[in-house]
Amino acid sequence: MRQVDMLVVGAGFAGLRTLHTFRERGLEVAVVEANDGLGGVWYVNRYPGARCDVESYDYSLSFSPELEQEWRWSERYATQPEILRYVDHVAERFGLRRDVHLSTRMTRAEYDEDAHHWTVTTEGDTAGTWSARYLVMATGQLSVTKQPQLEGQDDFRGRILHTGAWPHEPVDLSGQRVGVIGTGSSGTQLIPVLAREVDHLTVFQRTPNFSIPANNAPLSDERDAEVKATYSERRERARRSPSGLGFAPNKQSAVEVPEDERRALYEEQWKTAGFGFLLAFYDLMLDERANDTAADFIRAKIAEKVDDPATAERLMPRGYPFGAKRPPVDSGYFEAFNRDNVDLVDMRDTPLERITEKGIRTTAEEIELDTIVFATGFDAMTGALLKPEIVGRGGRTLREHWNSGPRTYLGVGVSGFPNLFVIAGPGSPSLLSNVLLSIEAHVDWIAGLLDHAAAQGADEIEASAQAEVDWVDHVNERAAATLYPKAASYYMGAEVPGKPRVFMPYVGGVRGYRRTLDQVAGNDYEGFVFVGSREAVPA
Ligand code: NA7
Repeated sequence: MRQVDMLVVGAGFAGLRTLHTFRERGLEVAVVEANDGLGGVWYVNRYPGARCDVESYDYSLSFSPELEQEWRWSERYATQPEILRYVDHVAERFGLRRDVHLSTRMTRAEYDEDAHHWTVTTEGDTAGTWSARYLVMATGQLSVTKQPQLEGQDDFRGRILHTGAWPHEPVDLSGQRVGVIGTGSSGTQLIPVLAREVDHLTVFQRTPNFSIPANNAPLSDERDAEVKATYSERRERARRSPSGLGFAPNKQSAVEVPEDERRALYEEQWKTAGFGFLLAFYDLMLDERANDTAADFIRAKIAEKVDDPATAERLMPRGYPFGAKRPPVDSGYFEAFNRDNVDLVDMRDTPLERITEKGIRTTAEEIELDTIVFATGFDAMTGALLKPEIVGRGGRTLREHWNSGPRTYLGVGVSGFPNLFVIAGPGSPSLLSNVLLSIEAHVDWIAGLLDHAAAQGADEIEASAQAEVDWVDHVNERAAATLYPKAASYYMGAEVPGKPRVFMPYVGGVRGYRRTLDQVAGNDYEGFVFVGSREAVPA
């Protein structure tokens, strides 16, 4: 049996930051990672056009000023290969690789109530049993791909790919007839790039999306120097903003400003804000009338961009509020439909009937294809947490505890699962924010929590049942006061048939959430129960 103080599951940004932070604090930490490389979602999402839709300067680690200064991002929004190079650089610079066990999957963990530690089973390159006081799930929120099982899939003679599990070897699709199913962020990024490469592209759309232009651009040396001269202020601004993206919220209501003023602001945001377009007015996610103004503006933009009015109409989202499904941030998505080699199949009019040997048959026709790409997303937020068997107090599994939806205290701790921590878990604002900032906030906060436990000689830390109930109620109440629950989104668990329909992220924003975390810490980490009799370590 291998003994460590902390076992971390996942070697993406969350796992690597956890490893670095706790190793620096003197803990023996090991990371297990199912993939054969570092980077988590960035290691597997290699589809053409994959890039981050948070600006590079913000979607980067903030704990090391030296790292901030030495790394040079090349574009406003980094591509997947560039992010992976950054991950590798971070791993090298801080000597992280030596404590990461690649190609190793955590399959089971059971809490030992007497010894106050986790017994963990792993399979793969470092198969075996581990004993760890703390178990940290840094498994990502969008890491388990959703592979639809469509009728006839096995009959298809061509190749089937998934954006979230793209092959590592180069994929040459030139000269091919390709079909893409799914028009979320991944499909929206992939489609304009594939359109330029393939002979013919058919896009199968189930739900149109409100996509915002990225306005991506290379970063000049002047811009780089400017950001780096005031990086700490930029970080502070991000931490104090509701989204963690640094945008100052507009305190005006979209329905109270005169129409010309509203339009001017939307025009400006459309050209600059990317994902921040959602924050153009404070009430876009609170008031349907306000939301309608943004939705109308975006639909008008789609009409401007797409030459064929019937295609434009089919690409226009209706029937759910803008922002209630994660809006993609694109580079030429709508414009791609002006190309002669791109067709749109609207699955609401002509549903997909089955996959055939030659391609895809809809209720209207059979479309012959050489390759089908599933851009169908992920089993979001809970997928990776529920994949292994995690057994807490009294033999109760996490799956049982969460059978009506995920329950956490602050998105960090789970009642009945002592010494288990989730980085950026359900019930935290992470998926509605700059995820990297949210990850770092969690890791640092857990560090304080562990210090607090050590100071009183506790070796068991557990969210109380009442604290969890109160937090889940609060998460639900906050969500219910917004328009978020009004779409069938992965925030709601609607992306997987049979998944409990509850709103999983915390909509209270990074800034408000941070205040709550500070308050909880200031009140001796109220809501957590500390037990144990190891020697107290003075703080
Ligand atoms: P998303 O955003 O979950 O998008 C998945 C897309 O695939 C979406 O258009 C879905 O339509 C469609 N989909 C899913 N399952 C099916 C089936 N069975 N048939 C037809 N169409 C389907 O995932 P992405 O990978 O694009 O993006 C994930 C996140 O990565 C993104 O939000 C950013 O945070 C980065 P639906 O809307 O469900 O009708």
